[in-house]
Amino acid sequence: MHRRRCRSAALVLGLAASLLVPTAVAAPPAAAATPGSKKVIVQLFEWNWTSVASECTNVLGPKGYGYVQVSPPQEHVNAAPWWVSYQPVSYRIESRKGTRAQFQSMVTTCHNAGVKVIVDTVVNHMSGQDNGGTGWAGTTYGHYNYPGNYGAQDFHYCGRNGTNDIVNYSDRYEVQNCELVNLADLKTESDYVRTRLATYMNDLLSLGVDGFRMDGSKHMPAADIAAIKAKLSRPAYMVQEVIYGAGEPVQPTEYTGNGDVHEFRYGKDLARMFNSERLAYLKNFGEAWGYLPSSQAVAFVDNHDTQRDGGVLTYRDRGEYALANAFMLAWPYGTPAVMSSFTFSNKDQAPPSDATNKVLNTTCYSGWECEHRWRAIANMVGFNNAVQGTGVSNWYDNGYQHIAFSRTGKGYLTVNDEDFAVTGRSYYTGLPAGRYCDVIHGDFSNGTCSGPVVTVDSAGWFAATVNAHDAIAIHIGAKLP
Ligand code: ARE
Ligand code: CA
Repeated sequence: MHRRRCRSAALVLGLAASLLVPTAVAAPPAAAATPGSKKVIVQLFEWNWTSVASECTNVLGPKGYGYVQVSPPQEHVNAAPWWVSYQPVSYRIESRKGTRAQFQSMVTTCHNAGVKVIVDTVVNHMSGQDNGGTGWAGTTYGHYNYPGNYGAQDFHYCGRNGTNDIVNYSDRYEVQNCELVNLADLKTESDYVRTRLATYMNDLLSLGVDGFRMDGSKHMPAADIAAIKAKLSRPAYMVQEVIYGAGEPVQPTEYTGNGDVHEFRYGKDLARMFNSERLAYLKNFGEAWGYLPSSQAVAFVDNHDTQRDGGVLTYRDRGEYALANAFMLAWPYGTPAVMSSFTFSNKDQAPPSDATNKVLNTTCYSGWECEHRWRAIANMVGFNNAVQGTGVSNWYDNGYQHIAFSRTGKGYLTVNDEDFAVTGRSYYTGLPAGRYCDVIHGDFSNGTCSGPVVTVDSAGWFAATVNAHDAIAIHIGAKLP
């Protein structure tokens, strides 16, 4: 048996380390993809607006990211943990991440860099503070009282289980009418509440926002979200957070009529293939695994919740994490979303902040991981853009942890997650003959490659050694003249 993992530390650190090198970001804005063909989302979790803006200009635009997903911008309860963002107290665009003016300027700057903005939007609930308090921007509130916005009549009090809290996820009524971790649950069936929520979202649209990540969607009937959406002033992208739970009555598929839905099974299954099963099984990864329709799914290796809860690969897995992201960005399932984290040792830990809880500017590699800048991830965004519209062909696997495939006529990826190098093999790509930049190990710019070059012969083959826990990727957007 070819069972998993007696991995030498030296091997992992030595070879995988090359996958963690930051990409060159000085390159001029890419010719990149035509507008509309850039699908990849990056979640800049808890970044402040000033830092998001400069990242759009300096990295996201040049590297071909299509969308940036930002953390909730509305006023929130005031405390240190990151999750205060998920406890709204008013809809003023005024938060630890910046002011309304900074937010507005960030949207404009990102648009100028060719990057659209998706806003994490909290509409299921308000705060979870039993005794109320004063919000970030000075608004005084009670648990069920948000002056000028909501009063006691606008909330659910399910009164089950001796409290108002959700206990049993097998009960649809409870999931949608009780409180998620004590968060005051809005009556999203009420027209007043729907209008108030749509007014907030329309305010964001007026600032130029392109889409919404609908937080806690499972906790609202799909029809309530549809009714809010119907009140929006213009069409906008929507992705709903509905965590698939085995045996639960509320299913992700109920929400596809409103827009896209996050496919939570993707990251868990991918981690399992890397950690204890076989990459060879990924041959039909996607809908055949029972997932949401590809055209309506957002796929991710990890997000801000799953990276804290376990069962997925995260930045802590270093090279293996880079390989999983490279696979995601090369494989045609769903819209890929790349995570970008602040590093933490405690689940509740605040993002790097000052003494008043204001989020500090991002400095990559000092409190912030910036996975989206790792060369093996950042350059695969260009791969994803270059191969849009193509299918998979020329699949190869060794039965275990070495796989390879083409995106027909446009790109080729081989991943070797074995503990040994694969030497003396040739790979059939079907790509036009020529010299290609291996974008896993080099940056392509102005017709030159800073790393190894792969030569595809006139019959579409190349020969190369693929190191242990490493990969090679080539595509027509990074072909040398
Ligand atoms: C915090 C404290 C709580 C406290 C509360 C109110 O941790 O102890 O009671 O504040 O004072 C985030 C944090 C929470 C935080 C909350 C509010 O993760 O810890 O609570 O913000 O500040 C379910 C939901 C899913 C939700 C996850 C976390 O279905 O929607 O739980 N995810 C989103 C965001 C979170 C955010 C919220 C929602 C709330 O991404 O970051 O919470 O806005 C099964 C089920 C899932 C369920 C999961 C976990 O898998 O299938 O549906 O997810 O269990 O319970
Ligand atoms: Ca609800």
